[in-house]
Amino acid sequence: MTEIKHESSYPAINIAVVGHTNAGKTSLIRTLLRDDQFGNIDETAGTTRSVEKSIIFAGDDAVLNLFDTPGFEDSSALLQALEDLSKTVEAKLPADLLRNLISQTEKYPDFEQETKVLRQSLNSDVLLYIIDVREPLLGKYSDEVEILSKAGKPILPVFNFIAGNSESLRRWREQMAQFNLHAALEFDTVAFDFEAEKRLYQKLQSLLEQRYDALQTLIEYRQEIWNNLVQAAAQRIFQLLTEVACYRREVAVEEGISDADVASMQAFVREAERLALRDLLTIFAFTQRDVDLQQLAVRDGQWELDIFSPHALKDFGLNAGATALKGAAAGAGIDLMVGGMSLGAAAMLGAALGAGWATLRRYQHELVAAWQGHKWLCADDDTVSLLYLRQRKLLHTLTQRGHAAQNNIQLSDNVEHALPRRWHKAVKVLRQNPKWQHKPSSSPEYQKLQTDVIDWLTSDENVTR
Ligand SMILES: Nc1nc2c(ncn2[C@@H]2O[C@H](COP(=O)(O)OP(=O)(O)OP(=O)(O)O)[C@@H](O)[C@H]2O)c(=O)[nH]1
Ligand SMILES: [Mg+2]
Repeated sequence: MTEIKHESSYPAINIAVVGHTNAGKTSLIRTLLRDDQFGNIDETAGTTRSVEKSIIFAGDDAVLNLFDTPGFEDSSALLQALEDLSKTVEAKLPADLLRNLISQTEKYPDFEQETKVLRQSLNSDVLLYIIDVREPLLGKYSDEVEILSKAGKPILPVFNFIAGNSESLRRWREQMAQFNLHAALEFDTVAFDFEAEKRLYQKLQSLLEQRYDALQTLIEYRQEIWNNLVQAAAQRIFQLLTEVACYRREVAVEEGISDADVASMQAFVREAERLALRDLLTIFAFTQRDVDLQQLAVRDGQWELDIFSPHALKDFGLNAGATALKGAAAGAGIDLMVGGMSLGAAAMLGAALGAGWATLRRYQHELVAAWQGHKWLCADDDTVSLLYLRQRKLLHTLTQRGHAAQNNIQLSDNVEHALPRRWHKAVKVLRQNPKWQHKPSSSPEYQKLQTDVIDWLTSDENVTR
């Protein structure tokens, strides 16, 4: 009886990540592993000096073995050496020529790094050839492809540094087509983007048809992980919003509102946002390097622009003059609440009192409370809106490709529509439920609000899901 082999008992697919030095090979592997500890990355050439293996799993099954390799340095000399060798040895297959060269490394001390690459290429199922598209199309790159193709393995060119380099990308594509390499992948390695990762696995599916199912399992597994990450991030943002919007701090009316009251309220909001930022960066395994490459306005784990700075409001198209109390009695970003109503609204109500008794009757409870002296400080509407917009932008950046930062301008164009239609109503509901501040509620009202806010954060077409 023949044994039916379960897919997962097949060995993992061996992938050699190869290319010119500094093209971003190690960066790509880090990104796929979401592990910023893997290997060394540096802007100088020749950073990776030996072959290093890492594994990508789908659950318990190892699906991919990724081999990081040293970069090619002098490929023209290597190609020449192979040509010379072909005149002296009999090689049935081009791969035999490579094996022959590898077997006598002592004769080729200059190709110490390159022989490691060739050995790994011969031992792999497929080669990912990483290209820095900003590089001019020099002969040394064609030589690299020519050498690599001798290994007789499928090669998938991966174009790196594509942001803002579409013309070079086009030329590189043409160049690869000359070598019959028509399938290629565009991938800025810096930031993890699930769509790009998925395309990589799909290209591998077409190159390695017999491993289609294993790769499909991997795609589905990674998709689920990605969805969970996005969901966890949105959930964390909702937590921040409830922490801040539900927070009220009672102040004694007789003593008036002191600067210290305002300062401690502001410190509370800043700290809540800082912790959310830290958690979001952690969820997506973002390091300061990624932050820099993405041009995120974050320094030492803090937003560069203070949440209470008028510039921050302006950045997101919010008008600092919109709130009645802005910059007045309560201080920037802080409002006074009386009963369930903010004083911003109450002050306007005061102005509108002449409007008639119907209005007065509607607010009488709040007004009575005000006369009795119950007052709470809270974050004002603009501050809560700004928190929402800023975290949404962050989520957008964290889930987008490496070049997303260059599209920032579009974001401010969209600001008008950035606050969801039912946003202010949602904030009002939060304000009226201070008990939710630290404790999620099972009430339908809370649950609905949570679902809505997470939906607003993630169903935005700009956030990859
Ligand atoms: N802006 C930007 N920088 C990148 C990207 N990918 C890599 N880099 C930078 O490019 C440089 C080289 O990256 P590495 O990953 O070390 O390149 P490598 O191909 O492994 O280099 P060697 O090991 O020396 O062959 C580093 O400074 C990276 O930060 C990218 O997509 N965008
Ligand atoms: Mg490297």
